[in-house]
Amino acid sequence: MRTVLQSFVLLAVCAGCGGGATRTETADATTDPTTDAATPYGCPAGTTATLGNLVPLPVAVTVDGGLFCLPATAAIEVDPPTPELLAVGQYLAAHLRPATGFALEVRGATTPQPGNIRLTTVTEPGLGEEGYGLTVSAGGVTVSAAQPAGLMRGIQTLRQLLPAAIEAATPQPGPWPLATGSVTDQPRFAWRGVMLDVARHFFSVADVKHFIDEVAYYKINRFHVHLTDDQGWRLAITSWPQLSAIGGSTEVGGATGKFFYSQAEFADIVAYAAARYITVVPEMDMPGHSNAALASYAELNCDHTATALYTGTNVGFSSLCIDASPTAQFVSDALGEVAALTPGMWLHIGGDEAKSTSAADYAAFMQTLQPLVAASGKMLIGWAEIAHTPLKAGAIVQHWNPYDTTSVQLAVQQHAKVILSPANRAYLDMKYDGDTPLGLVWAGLVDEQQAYAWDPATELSGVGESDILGVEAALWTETIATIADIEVMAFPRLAGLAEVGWSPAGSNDWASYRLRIAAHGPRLTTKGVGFYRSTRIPWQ
Ligand code: TNX
Repeated sequence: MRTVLQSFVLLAVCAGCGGGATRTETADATTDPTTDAATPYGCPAGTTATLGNLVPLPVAVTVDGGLFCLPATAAIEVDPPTPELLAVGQYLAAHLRPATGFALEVRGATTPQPGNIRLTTVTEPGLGEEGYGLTVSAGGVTVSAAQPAGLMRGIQTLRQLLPAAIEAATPQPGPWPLATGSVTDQPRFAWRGVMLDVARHFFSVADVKHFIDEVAYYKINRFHVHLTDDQGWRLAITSWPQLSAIGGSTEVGGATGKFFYSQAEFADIVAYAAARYITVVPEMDMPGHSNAALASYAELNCDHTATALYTGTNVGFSSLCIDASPTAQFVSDALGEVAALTPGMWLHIGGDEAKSTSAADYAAFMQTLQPLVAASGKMLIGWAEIAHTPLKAGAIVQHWNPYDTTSVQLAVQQHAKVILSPANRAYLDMKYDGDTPLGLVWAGLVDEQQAYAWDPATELSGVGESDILGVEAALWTETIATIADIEVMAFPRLAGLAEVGWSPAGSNDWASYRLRIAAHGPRLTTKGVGFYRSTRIPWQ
């Protein structure tokens, strides 16, 4: 019995349901004890596994009705055994060892041995930079991809195919079954980001790494870190040390401390993300949202007087002094240092809500800024407001305000690519519903369905598929102060947004997604990740 599941096909006939009954998007395989003994990696009688419940939904899944149970002798074979692939193998091993208690040796192996998990770029399925094929047979598992990034995405799929107990930090009884069949997968959009505002509230390196791990599970590939705002400057800049010494000393609510990353700490975050094939996109917000810099250096102010540090949550009151002589030098130095710390291609310069900068000054500032970013070797990203000024080729515009669709349309008219973060879909700081203790409501309530059930290509008139680089969820932290706060606002909505960015056009189906994400409840719980347990999702 062979069931082919295409993500576009939302109902598949279930082998065991009989009478033409259908079930949603999963095909379960149950061991037949009589065939068990014949397969060396068979599973105990009564074991079941599914190739369903993946988030994001893959492009195609084929189920062939058998089972493979990961044996205690399994190794992780990588081919070719480059340092980079061995590191990917170690990442997988580190996620499978605690719960299985298996040794899971990671080794180079050009000739596959049965019973193992094989990660290879030698035979690859032709699915691009992040695509992968995953095959489970009675004799083992193979993940193949053109690039290590694709293997990393395939590994997340493999983790989701194993029982939820695989995420436990201590040995579990097992078994560790996988349904036999295959997954063929690649992303719809190249950009599937999440933004964390570390400026309104500061988050430790450990918390940020935690969050990066959690988003990797849903195949997010960009980590946009909002490093500066009125309330804080969060990265040490060697040439302007007071930015962090003064500007990084407080946060919303008025707590004080070392609320900034040293350059070594920031580099550590960048490397941690890179090991998960997630690119860090640093943002320094200018010319508004700049009070922390203005409080740190008097000369950045037109009246040469440093402002007071700010720990409230208003926006729009601050501006760099556009014609003051040190401003261009400051911008060049700060962007130059952060560019040198981030290997990714992009620098985000903010540009939003510059309500205290005149239109003429704003336009002049953008003309100064664009060559500085180009000189740092990066591509410029700005919030949608930048599209009101002439953009150089290659600039990327991030849409955020659902009440302002003019700006993103201006961007498209300038042939800029756009990232969609419409606040009424993608803002993780909006409340889910009237019962959500944290968050804001200016863009409305954003429940799980609102965050999931949309198509980027039809969301905004005048902005089509080919204009869109991808989607990004944003977590602003005026009301968010701890990693627990981050988790409850991000999950499960971020998983839905990740699927919007990854899964094929036309596959978006709330009824299917709702059940698949429900199956992630035990996974998140086992991982120790908090999430919003709304009654709209039938959590397992
Ligand atoms: C708007 S989105 C902002 C942020 C706030 C956020 C709160 C954007 C570019 N600017 O400064 O933190 O709303 O939801």
